[in-house]
Amino acid sequence: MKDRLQEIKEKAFARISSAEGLDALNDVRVSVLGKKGELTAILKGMKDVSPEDRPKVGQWVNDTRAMIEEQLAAAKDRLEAAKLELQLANETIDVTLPGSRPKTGHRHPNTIALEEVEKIFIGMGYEVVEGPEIEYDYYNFEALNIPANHPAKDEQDTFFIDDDILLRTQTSPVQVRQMERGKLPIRMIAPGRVFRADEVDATHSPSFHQIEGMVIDKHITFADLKGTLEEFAKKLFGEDTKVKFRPHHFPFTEPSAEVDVSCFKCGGKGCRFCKGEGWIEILGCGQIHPRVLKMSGIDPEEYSGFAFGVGLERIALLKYEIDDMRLLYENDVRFLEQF
Ligand code: 2NL
Repeated sequence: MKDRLQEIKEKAFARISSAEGLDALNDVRVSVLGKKGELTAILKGMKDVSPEDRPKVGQWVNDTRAMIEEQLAAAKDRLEAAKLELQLANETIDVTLPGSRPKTGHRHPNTIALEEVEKIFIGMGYEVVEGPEIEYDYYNFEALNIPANHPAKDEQDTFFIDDDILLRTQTSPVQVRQMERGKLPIRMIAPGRVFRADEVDATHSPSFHQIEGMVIDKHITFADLKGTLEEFAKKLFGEDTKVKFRPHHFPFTEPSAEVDVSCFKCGGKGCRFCKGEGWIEILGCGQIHPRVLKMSGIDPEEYSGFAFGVGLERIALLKYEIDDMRLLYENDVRFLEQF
């Protein structure tokens, strides 16, 4: 009997120590200590043991059971600890790895360019003024000395809402309204959306943005205009930038000029960027026509001034070397996230 118990115990110990999981351990418990288990069978057979041997044999069975239970408990602790360790190892977070940056928005190239231009002029004491996008014919054309038969007034170029209401084609009307207020001197820029009946292509859009600027005071000369715009060009495109004023014509300024800046890619030698010219056209300007001052209630004998207009998209395309204006309006994140 003692041998049989020893055999059961050794077999159980072997199975316990080779058990690879809690389920296997439970199988051992059931097959040895369970209702139909090997040790239970021996207890059931106690009736065949002689009465004087029963206490001794009973004691052996109980000792064997206790030893097996102790081994089962120890094995259970061991397996559970191993399982926990594995789980912790799998869930470990390496806090030394670089974090993933959350996606943030980007400013539109137009916005970046606008803020840069605004900063330059605010630094020179200008105020930023806005006005309506839907305007009267008077403020958009007549007050700017643009005659009724001027090509810009053609229905092919301007979106008319009715005979005398239209979508502004420039932000000059904002400046006319400022002149009418009669508070002098004026140093202002007028940025905003403007509209022209153009077909969409790489350099045109029916809706784009313009920044106009205007200074009116006593004794303002063309020299003030040149100095101001040269400073603007240097701040925007770099201190080495040179400016060139070419005679031009606008109905609202006299004299008028277009301004070219030396190519900031090649420094003026001529490259693909400036199409071999060495110069890039950036704006139109001039001294405000006396008739324009007079129409808005300013005495041209006492006051004079200059004005200029620049395309915001043109600045953005040049500064960021974008070759198609349509990219500015599509709002493709793959494009926008580059700025
Ligand atoms: C361009 C450049 C320009 C102005 C805009 C202006 C505004 C007032 C009076 C006089 Cl209220 N002038 N603006 C002047 C010169 C050029 O824009 O290329 N325009 C077609």
